[in-house]
Amino acid sequence: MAISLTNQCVLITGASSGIGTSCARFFAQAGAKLILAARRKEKLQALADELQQTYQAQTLLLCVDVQDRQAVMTAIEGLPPDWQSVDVLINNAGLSRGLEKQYEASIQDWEEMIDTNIKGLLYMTRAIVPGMVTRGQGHVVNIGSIAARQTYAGGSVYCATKSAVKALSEGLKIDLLGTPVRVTNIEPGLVETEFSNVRFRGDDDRAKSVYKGMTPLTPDDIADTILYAVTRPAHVNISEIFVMATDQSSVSHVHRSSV
Ligand code: NDP
Ligand code: 8X3
Repeated sequence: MAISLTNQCVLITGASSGIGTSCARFFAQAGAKLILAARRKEKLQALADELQQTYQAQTLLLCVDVQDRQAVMTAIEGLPPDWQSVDVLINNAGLSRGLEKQYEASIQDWEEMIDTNIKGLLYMTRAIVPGMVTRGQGHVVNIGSIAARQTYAGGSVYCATKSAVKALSEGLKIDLLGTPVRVTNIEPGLVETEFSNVRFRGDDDRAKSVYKGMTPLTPDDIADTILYAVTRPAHVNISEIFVMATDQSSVSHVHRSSV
């Protein structure tokens, strides 16, 4: 039987945009109470207002930069008593920067990707999973990528961070064996969000060209996939889901009808 999310506490990192925002809507509709984490407070507040009005959802905002270890630990330790039992952690915050060659790219860009996509995910996991183990209940969903499976030109550091997410997901599952806590790694292909605007630092034309002439996945497609994994019966652990648009078959094979 599918698990009910009514009154379950779901913490979503990167809730201010894209896949994280869609997850917030899907999980609110399913009856969960939500901890919405990201750096942009005004986006989180607008989402919280929408979720309250549409689904009467309870929300708590967590304005935190996941790169900042101390800020993550302090934020999680400081959760109000009613919000301390996180049942589902969705480690979604992440980004790519640029498409330069590995031997020419900005070292600062590498550090931002590594600090966010790997270390930020680890800090959240380290802060929250011990409570899940103690309470005998929990599910960690990590957002990996097709980029973990195939490396593409100019993407080597981003791809390496998503390969790390794959290894960390597998390792966490191994380390949690014997507990009821579940681990899922979701690996999407092209999803149209702010992802490419962030990668190309606000160059909208270049960002739009990534999805030109094809029908990409939507953030709702990924939220729906995550909701499926989380609501399976307690004895079922969906370890990995690799999901691509019908118009994509690998990182370098995309069908573009109008190009
Ligand atoms: P968006 O850019 O739309 O959303 C990224 C989210 O991450 C934002 O809410 C942003 O919030 C948050 N974030 C980024 N850096 C930090 C930080 N240092 N601290 C806290 N939050 C942060 O992109 P997507 O929704 O597409 O990306 C979500 C995840 O999906 C990422 O891990 C990405 O790698 C992955 N992914 C995306 C794919 C795609 O094609 N779009 C495909 C495969 C995987 P804020 O800026 O407010 O802090
Ligand atoms: C995001 C998808 O193909 O740009 O992880 O790496 S891709």
